[in-house]
Amino acid sequence: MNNNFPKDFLWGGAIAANQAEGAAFEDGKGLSISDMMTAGSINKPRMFTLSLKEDTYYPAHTAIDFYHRYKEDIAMFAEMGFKIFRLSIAWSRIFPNGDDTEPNEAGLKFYENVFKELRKYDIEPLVTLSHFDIPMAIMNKYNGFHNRKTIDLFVRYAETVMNRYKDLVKYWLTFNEINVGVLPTGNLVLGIKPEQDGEVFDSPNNPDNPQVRFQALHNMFVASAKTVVLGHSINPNFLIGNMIAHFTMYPLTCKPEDILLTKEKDLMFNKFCGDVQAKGFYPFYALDYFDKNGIQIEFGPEDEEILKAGTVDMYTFSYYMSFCVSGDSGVEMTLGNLLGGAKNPYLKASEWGWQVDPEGLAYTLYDLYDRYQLPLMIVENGLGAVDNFNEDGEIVDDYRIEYLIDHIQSMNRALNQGVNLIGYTMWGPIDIISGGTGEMKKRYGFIYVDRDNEGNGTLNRIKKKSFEWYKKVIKSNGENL
Ligand code: P53
Repeated sequence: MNNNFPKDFLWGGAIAANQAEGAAFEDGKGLSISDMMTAGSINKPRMFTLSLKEDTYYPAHTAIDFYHRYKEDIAMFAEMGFKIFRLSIAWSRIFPNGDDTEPNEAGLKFYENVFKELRKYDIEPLVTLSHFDIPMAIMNKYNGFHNRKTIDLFVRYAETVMNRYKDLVKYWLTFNEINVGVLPTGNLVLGIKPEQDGEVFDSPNNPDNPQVRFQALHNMFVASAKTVVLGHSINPNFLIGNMIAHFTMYPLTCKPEDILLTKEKDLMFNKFCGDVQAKGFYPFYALDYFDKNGIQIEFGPEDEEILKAGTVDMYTFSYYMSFCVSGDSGVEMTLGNLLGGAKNPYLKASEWGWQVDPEGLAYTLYDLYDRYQLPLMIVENGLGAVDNFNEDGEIVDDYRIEYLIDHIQSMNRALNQGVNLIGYTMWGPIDIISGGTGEMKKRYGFIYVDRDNEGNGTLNRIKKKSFEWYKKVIKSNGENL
């Protein structure tokens, strides 16, 4: 197939503050929920502790030390030819106590330096305002987004950074993977305070209360919409997007029950939040879901108007995998730390059980563009794998290159059909801490970071084989894979 990537296509990579920066206690930063998460593995869940425990390793506290090494890292992204780089601002660097009267200048200065460094190389920053790191102070004082006060705190934070960086940053995202809040395991990312320490996902210690969770999610929608309106008033050229974790779903069989079930699950998990944020109102199936589950969402007097006014300019999403849906119990299931489904007999899975499905990306792009007709950006995609050095001291990560080639070809196919896809930021261009498991061993990068699961290592950066490969891809604008 011809190369269909537009001339100005935004090639790049994506990270998040809590998985990369480290420096958790530096320059006045306050603790965030991600600072309270321990390291796990594929079969050992990450724990969330309400206070920091001695003799416990919290990977976010050091992460890969991007806070001190950003210049070196950005120089390597520039060498690969990045046009865009997605990163997040740690809210707790700007408002360490959530409700401080003044923002923390040291935190503001740090991101200003980072954005200027990116601009030096003509790399557009794409900034996520909140990536799974609500300040602990806000969880403790206000129970996170369950309290409407947190809407104001977030909007104030957004206003502070959007004003400060209005000439440095054009692309913004409000909340990372907001639809994680639809899951019973999504309480933490909404800032809802658990009663006791427990697993980050699926904690039996802390039962889920859907009434509280969906109210918090509603408040988050309102905060997001207000931020969109505010952002446009600060700089009309801002492009502000939402961000959805898209877990593409297929019926396991052509049995009508499987097909219907797939549709219902897809709507409630993949489409609900995007519908609110892109169309500006609650979709019928969500209202029905609330009805059936006895959930009552309390709207503030202006919420309906705010949601309508604050629809996003672009729709962005993460895409890692697909799985199947079946009405039968007893079918074989996939692994996956957040949400799993029935195994697809036609797909292989990563070492962490995530089913690799490049065609599913084109399928998803058709689906989303047809639904929203907004510019789309894939802001996370990639393969988490164990990397080993060969005798020559090199990492020959052909498996990663193959994964990315297949997904880029799928993007090309969707572009060929006329989908308005404007950019691609693969996840973790430099190895970072895994969000799901807290491991270092689950690596996504073109750049290896010398650090292990226990926090040992020099933190030195080493190029993998895929580094030169991605450079070539960007240089040829997706032609030369
Ligand atoms: P890791 C679970 C499943 C799919 C995507 O995930 C997820 C999660 C939550 O971790 O989140 C996104 O590192 C998230 C990133 C995360 C990335 O996926 O578990 O936005 O923070 O690192 C990959 O392999």
